[in-house]
Amino acid sequence: MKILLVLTIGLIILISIVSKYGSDANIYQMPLPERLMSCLKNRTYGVSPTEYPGEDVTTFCVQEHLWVDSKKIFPYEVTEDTSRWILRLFDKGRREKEQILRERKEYRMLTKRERDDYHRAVQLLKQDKSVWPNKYDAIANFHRGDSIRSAHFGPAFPGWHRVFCLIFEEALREIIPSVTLPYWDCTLDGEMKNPEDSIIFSKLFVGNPDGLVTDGPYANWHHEKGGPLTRNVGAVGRPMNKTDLENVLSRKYQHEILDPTAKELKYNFERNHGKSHAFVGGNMARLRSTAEDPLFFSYHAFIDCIWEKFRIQQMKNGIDPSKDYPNTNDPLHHPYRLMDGFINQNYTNIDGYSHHFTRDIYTCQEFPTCSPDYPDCGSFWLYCDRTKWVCVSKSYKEHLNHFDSTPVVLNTVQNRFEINGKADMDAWVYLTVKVYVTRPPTVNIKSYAIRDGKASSSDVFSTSHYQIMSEKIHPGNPKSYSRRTSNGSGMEKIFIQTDGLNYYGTSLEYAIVDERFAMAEAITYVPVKNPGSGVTKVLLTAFDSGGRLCRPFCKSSDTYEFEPCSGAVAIDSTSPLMYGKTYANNILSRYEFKQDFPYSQDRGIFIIYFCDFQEVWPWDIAWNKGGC
Ligand SMILES: *[C@@H]1O[C@H](CO)[C@@H](O)[C@H](O)[C@H]1NC(C)=O
Ligand SMILES: *[C@@H]1O[C@H](CO)[C@@H](O)[C@H](O)[C@H]1NC(C)=O
Ligand SMILES: *[C@@H]1O[C@H](CO)[C@@H](O)[C@H](O)[C@H]1NC(C)=O
Ligand SMILES: *[C@@H]1O[C@H](CO)[C@@H](O)[C@H](O)[C@H]1NC(C)=O
Ligand SMILES: [Cu+2]
Repeated sequence: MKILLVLTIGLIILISIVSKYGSDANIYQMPLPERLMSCLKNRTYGVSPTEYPGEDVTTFCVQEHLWVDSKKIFPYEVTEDTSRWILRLFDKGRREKEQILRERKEYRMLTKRERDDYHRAVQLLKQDKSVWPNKYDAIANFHRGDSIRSAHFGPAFPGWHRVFCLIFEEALREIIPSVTLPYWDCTLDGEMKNPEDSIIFSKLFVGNPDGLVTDGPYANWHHEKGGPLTRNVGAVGRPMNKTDLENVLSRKYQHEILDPTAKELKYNFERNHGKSHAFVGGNMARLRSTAEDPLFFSYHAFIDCIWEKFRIQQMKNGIDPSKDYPNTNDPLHHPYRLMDGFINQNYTNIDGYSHHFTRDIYTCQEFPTCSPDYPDCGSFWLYCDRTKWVCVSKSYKEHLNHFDSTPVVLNTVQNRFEINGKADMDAWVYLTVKVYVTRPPTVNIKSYAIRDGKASSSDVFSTSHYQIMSEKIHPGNPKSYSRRTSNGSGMEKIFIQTDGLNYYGTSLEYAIVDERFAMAEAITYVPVKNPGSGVTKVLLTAFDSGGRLCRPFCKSSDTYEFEPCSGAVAIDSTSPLMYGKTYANNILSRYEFKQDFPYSQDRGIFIIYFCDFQEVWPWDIAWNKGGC
């Protein structure tokens, strides 16, 4: 009798626990961290999704938010040897005046000899272990820790990177004195139909664009904390293009182009520069790992040349750029704060604005151009587009006979599997994520409807043929990366990007959907940190290949129905697990094999993304509600 009573009470308690938390007790919705939310709101205030692809905004804000924890999780170590070495380099960087100013040229404008020398110097830097872990990485590591926040998201951005690139150049010149840092003018690639095919991403320049870097001068490079050198060029976004550059150069004062005062997105220099980071992907996609790819230094040399153009323009307008340091109440960006990192704290933020560097040390060769008078771009690797009179990069596919290589839309992505400075797949688990997609507004498939023996101008799947459908489904037309081309088979990718909120780690996956249909769905398995070692807090963001955001819905713990949520979730390791320890576990728990026939079930799905192409930002409608 007593036993029965205890059992009954036990059962009641158990039932009440189950009904409170459901079977999803180990995964919870979280509100967006406040700082991230305010960034998203600030950055999109008065701007519509018809003007900017939302992916761009979220990637920027996620990075701005994450520095807070990133510093705690992974401080960088600078050894005595590194300090001494950098100090020596730094003295040279401070030297009075070069006899002849170094000229930084566009990467494709280097002679073969210059290019080989440059590559050799970078390789030797990486091989030189006289400082820990090697000279290349010792420099790259300065782009971590404190400098994530003090060298970005504020007026110190261009000056800090100017000094950073100079230190790198000095290190190269210690090895081969004639070397200067080439800049990567990514707008030359921006003019290509498929910028990811640029000759830059070939063995002649920085090596292959897809996945692990296995050819070119940096083949099989490896970073102690970051793992193998990786790129996913073109998977997300597009490179900064000539319109972006002109927008920045159309402003007069530094405060109009620099954070946080440059409110308007298109004039914001740092935001625009972020586009190419996202476009290259892999190590380049996140601040802490970005300098592990040597392309970083060439890209930042380009950003620096743009800044120099801006400064020259200021001088023509009677403004002294060395005194135009924007007002800021951000202590990290205070003009007289010492820069973090590489130079034993001997430069202040405003020193980065000094005339010294481009007056005494280096200049930028003009960006490659062509015109009816000079129809030659000056490099075998560039050609002049005579309809627009702009220089365009050649494609490695044409020039290196890579005709058989996979178009980027068909490429997979390579994840780095880095968590807090350790790249190891076993530290990750997989969430099952489902996506629903409405047919995007601009699609037209060549599979035409035929009526009365006549072909119509729209395809057979188009919602306009079916009244009942167009009543229910009405996508808007948010801005998409214009180079998106998916009018073909209907195959489209929905990317799911994850960013740890309490760990440093990011991942990218995609689901393949059939966009011919008014409504389609697909499943994917997304890597996140294993909560076995402590609760995993992570933000999931979904967007299509045009960068258009999808809206997250999470399973309510009360009703089991899906409700709008923020996309931020907390996961713990209590049972039943809502994740798979490997992606094989996800698949096996999703399909129940009854007499060899696989019955699928959605029980393990906590979050679903709905890509319905609305013209409102997700955070302006429902994200506020998440986790309340
Ligand atoms: C957003 O704007 C408000 C008011 O302008 C400001 O107080 C806040 O710091 C901003 N937040 C971010 C993250 O920039
Ligand atoms: C800092 O730079 C100045 C030159 O401006 C130099 O005299 C001084 O020795 C440097 N200090 C350190 C710690 O490097
Ligand atoms: C740059 O990209 C934007 C957005 O994708 C596009 O509207 C613009 O035309 C592009 N500019 C050039 C010069 O290609
Ligand atoms: C796709 O089809 C639409 C409608 O015909 C057209 O406006 C658009 O330019 C096409 N896009 C591409 C990349 O071909
Ligand atoms: Cu940086």
